[in-house]
Amino acid sequence: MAKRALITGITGQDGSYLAEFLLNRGYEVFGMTRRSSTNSFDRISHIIDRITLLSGDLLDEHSLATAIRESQPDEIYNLAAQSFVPTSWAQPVLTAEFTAVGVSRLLEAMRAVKPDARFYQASSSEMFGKVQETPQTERTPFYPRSPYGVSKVFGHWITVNYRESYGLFACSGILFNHESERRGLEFVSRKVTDGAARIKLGRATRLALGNLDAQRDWGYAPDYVRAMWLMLQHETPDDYVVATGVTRTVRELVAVAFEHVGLNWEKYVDVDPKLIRPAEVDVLVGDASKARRVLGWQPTVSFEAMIGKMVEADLARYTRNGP
Ligand code: NAP
Ligand code: G4F
Repeated sequence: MAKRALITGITGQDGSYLAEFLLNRGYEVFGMTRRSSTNSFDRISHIIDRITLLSGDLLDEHSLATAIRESQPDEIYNLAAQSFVPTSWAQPVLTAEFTAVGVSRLLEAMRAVKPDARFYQASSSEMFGKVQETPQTERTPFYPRSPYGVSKVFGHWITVNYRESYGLFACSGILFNHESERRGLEFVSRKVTDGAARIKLGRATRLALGNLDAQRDWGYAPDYVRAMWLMLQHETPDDYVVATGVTRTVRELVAVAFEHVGLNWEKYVDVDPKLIRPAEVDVLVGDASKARRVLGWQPTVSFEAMIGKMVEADLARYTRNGP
């Protein structure tokens, strides 16, 4: 019989790639979506006929229990969250409700309805924040620097706690930044590839950015959803860092994207002080040797290749849509 998976956050970047990945492995895929007056199915429109959507919200435990009862999943992937760091300063309580307490609600629902399911929690390198050691591993102490990072620390520890308290098969994947052609336009990688494409096509003349010195360990999202699945296939539940091990500045990211369209970025980019964060995560670089050793995971797409794909996709989108 086909395995069944329930994905919260299926309309997001990672949810859409994970759904494709699981369908390709013969899974029956269920996705939880929240009601909206306009639909947010752009990233899953190509697979919508092959998945089952169930309505639910991380704020509403009853709807989570119903989604689990209706899907009877072997695996639950909790990818839903308020995931944009700047919004977490503007809406700190809502971020905590979604990104922190929402994990408790989902774990409680799973414990009540399907305690033998395997659970994946989307934890984040933002938990390392003001880093206490470099590179960061599963044992590096957390020092989050935003309400989002603080909420993710709660989500991580409540996952570990439910594993230890109730013996649930619950894993926390500590994923470093991962990007793609499906990344939201507000995140820096996509903002830059979209900006480079628009400037190249004459649709914009300037691009405003914040801190160009920040460093991130950027990987390719389809590689990272494979790591989520591998965690739930292992015989014992555990926590894993998923990263490339290479860090770059935002400035390098901008240079690679603009070079791809044959432009000198310094002529087009402005630094807007309004985009500087109240507290910054200066530099992240992960050590994924445990995931490599135990899960056999490794990244397959280089930073340059990823940025190239993203720029090409943005150019194609604007060209397709006409002037
Ligand atoms: P994303 O594109 O922002 O997607 C977030 C998803 O969560 C969307 O499907 C959104 O639904 C859903 N959602 C938000 N609030 C919800 C609520 N109250 N109830 C139900 N669903 C809700 O994020 P992503 O980049 O795919 O990331 C997936 C997960 O990994 C997130 O938890 C993120 O924090 C975490 N993470 C991401 C990265 C990264 O670099 N991408 C790294 C580490 C960890 P709508 O479409 O309705 O808004
Ligand atoms: O792309 P970002 O907004 O990603 P950030 O804050 O690192 O968070 C992402 O990765 C986390 C994993 O570490 C996830 F958990 C989280 O959900 C999200 O997916 O910003 C990256 C860096 C920051 O240092 C920011 O200050 O880019 C810098 N930056 C410079 N100019 C900018 C901009 N970021 C954005 N979004 N927009 C700018 O104009």
